[in-house]
Amino acid sequence: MSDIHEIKTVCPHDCPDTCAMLAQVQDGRLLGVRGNPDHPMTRGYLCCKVNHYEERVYSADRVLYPYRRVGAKGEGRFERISWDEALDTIVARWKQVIARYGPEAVLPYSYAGTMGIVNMSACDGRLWNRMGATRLLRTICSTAAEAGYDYTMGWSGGVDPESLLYSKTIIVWGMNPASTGTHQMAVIREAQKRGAILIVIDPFRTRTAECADWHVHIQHATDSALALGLMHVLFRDGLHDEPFLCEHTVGWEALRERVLTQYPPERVAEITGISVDDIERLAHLYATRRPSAIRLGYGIARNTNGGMMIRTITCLPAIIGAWKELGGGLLLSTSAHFPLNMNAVKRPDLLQGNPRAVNMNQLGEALLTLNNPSVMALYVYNCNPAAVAPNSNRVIEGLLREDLFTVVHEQLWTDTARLADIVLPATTQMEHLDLHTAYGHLYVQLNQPAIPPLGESRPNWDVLAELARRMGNTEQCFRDTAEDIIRQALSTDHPYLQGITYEYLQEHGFAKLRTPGDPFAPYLHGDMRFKTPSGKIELYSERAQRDGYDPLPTYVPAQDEQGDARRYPINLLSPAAHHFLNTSFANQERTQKGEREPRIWLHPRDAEARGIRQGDWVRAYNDRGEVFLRAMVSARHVRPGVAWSPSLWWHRDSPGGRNVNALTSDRLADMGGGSTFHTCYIELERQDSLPPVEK
Ligand SMILES: Nc1nc2c(c(=O)[nH]1)N[C@H]1C(S)=C(S)[C@@H](COP(=O)(O)OP(=O)(O)OC[C@H]3O[C@@H](n4cnc5c(=O)[nH]c(N)nc54)[C@H](O)[C@@H]3O)O[C@H]1N2
Ligand SMILES: Nc1nc2c(c(=O)[nH]1)N[C@H]1C(S)=C(S)[C@@H](COP(=O)(O)OP(=O)(O)OC[C@H]3O[C@@H](n4cnc5c(=O)[nH]c(N)nc54)[C@H](O)[C@@H]3O)O[C@H]1N2
Ligand SMILES: [Mo]
Repeated sequence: MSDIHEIKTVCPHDCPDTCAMLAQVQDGRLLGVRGNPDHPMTRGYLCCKVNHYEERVYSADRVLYPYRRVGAKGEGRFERISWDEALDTIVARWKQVIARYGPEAVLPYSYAGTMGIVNMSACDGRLWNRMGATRLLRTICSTAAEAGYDYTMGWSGGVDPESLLYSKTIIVWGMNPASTGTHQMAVIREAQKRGAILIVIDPFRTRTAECADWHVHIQHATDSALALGLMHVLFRDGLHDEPFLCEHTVGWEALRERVLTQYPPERVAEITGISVDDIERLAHLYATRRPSAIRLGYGIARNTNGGMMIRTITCLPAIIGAWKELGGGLLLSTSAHFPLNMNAVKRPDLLQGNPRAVNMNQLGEALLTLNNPSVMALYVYNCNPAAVAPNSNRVIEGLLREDLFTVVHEQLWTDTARLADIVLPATTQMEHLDLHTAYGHLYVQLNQPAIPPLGESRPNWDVLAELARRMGNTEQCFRDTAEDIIRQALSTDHPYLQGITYEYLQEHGFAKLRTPGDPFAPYLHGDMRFKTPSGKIELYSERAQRDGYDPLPTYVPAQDEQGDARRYPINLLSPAAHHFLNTSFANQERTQKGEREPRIWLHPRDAEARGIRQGDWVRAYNDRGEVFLRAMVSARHVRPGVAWSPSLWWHRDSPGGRNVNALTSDRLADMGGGSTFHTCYIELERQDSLPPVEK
């Protein structure tokens, strides 16, 4: 046996922390992983999902060879074929489809299974642009939040998460970092030790709320009203920063007028369920116990009024001039700070014409109702749409269409892979090369392969580049290696990337962007120019008005398209589970033990009204479907009328064969075409006998 050596790798999953991992390898076998102790965000530890990464890599669910479906669609019977046969079949079918229906009959469907520049970004651009395939609007996660943020701030990155160490008040708003960004949470905990107070605004008593000095247990989806009520108090009591408002914002007087006349604390208390005293206290703490930072999450945006909620909350730091201070301001995402050469990676120049677009939240509708042309060929990678997309009964109905040719490139036999015509084996992060940015810190990182590919698995880019060549595309970019693409991504003369070369990253693994300050407070160290049309923070936005929104922040209630709140009186929230990452890791024994069972938290009042006791199985249902969940009855966790179910179990492992996305709506959010997972009306009943788990 040879010695154990450690390779510098990067956690590729869709999480703000993007950890620096050290992989221990012996004789080509992965023994384990640990967090890189030198990385200032990773700090030598990994979360409970990835710290046994070898269990994912060597999972019994791994797809190791190409397969072709033999039984009926959805039956799950496949036979092994060679790569050549698989690629020949795909190319022949695509050529046929394109000749008969045009390239828009091909739909790529992907998200962020890996967030690598090579195996996500280059894959999402090059071939599909060249082909003129239907464009996929990648809206399932962040676009509503980004659009809301953008109206107020312009799409510019927020504060460095490491700057929260200097905060005295931290408001975590619609985010659960104790589960969804544990390394961000570590910074917050350290700030608390140094005297910061942590306030969590969430309709559920999350793990993060359990760590808080104050949990503001808000009525779901009323956060705009709360933010406007806080502004009322700030202006009324003279706690606003008038010089900052005059110099760096647009429309503050109109906003002041609106909040003073329309959002008195009494009205806001009625809407939000937060008492007048608490609203006043929160506003005063925020303005006076400084620096004050807001850590804003994506969960809040996944409502029909989500974009406007984010836009409204994002106005708050400007009112008190919080952007001027290290430890003040707001963080939704750091991604806009990374100045990589993304045009070189994605190649938008290859696109000719203007192919139609499909919103990824409405995959079922697209597969079942689009015509001229219908979607005839679907290519899925980095994503598990059968289980993660809303309204999954419609999605599955679409995937079962006999005339649809579906290819799924996957690491695992997911719910989606089992519905494919051709399944291709994908390498994991331990088996390929890639470059990473992050949305929750400011480090660029290189992932080096630690072990050879398992079975016949191949990286996304290798397969898409070969498909491109076999389709007859002769451009040089389809002969680029992963290393070529990484070098192209780094080829800019932006000062933030000075000295951050491929060779540097090979040696060191990671490098922090060379920003003017560290920790970086963009508007303290920068020049207070914002990426809005006016260059200022737009409290009043003409752009929003042109797009059909109220030009000022406002409160609009959430509304499920089923409409009738009497038939379905409970609103189900289904945010991130602690031990799963969307559906990733949800197939593993260790993480399943952590989550125990598909569960639903509900208030004792709602439970009693239906004869449900703690530990009962319940059927949750609405017009879209039904699922079976174990009841957790707790007044501490939820308010009446709200239920909370951590997501996402695989359909395969869910009683009755469906996870919570059988209930969620494919209606779009108010902005950015975003998802609305958390605006989901349901009814519940006690369930004495449980339908079997289909394996
Ligand atoms: N363990 C784990 N980590 C993850 C993930 C995972 O699945 N598991 N997913 C990753 C991904 S893809 C993402 S996008 C991020 C998401 O991570 P977060 O940004 O934390 O988002 P969510 O977990 O969806 O929701 C966060 C909180 O928003 C609350 N919420 C819902 N509606 C409202 C509302 O109207 N108002 C307020 N104030 N709060 C509301 C929910 O109760 C929840 O506690 O996490 C990433 N990290
Ligand atoms: N009810 C409910 N539903 C939700 C959410 C919610 O909060 N509630 N959250 C939503 C959010 S925020 C998001 S981002 C989406 C996420 O939805 P997805 O992007 O589908 O996320 P995962 O479930 O992690 O599935 C990613 C898949 O990519 C595969 N994969 C990983 N790396 C590679 C690779 O290198 N190559 C290939 N070919 N495959 C790879 C993994 O094996 C995995 O099956 O889910 C959404 N769904
Ligand atoms: Mo996400």
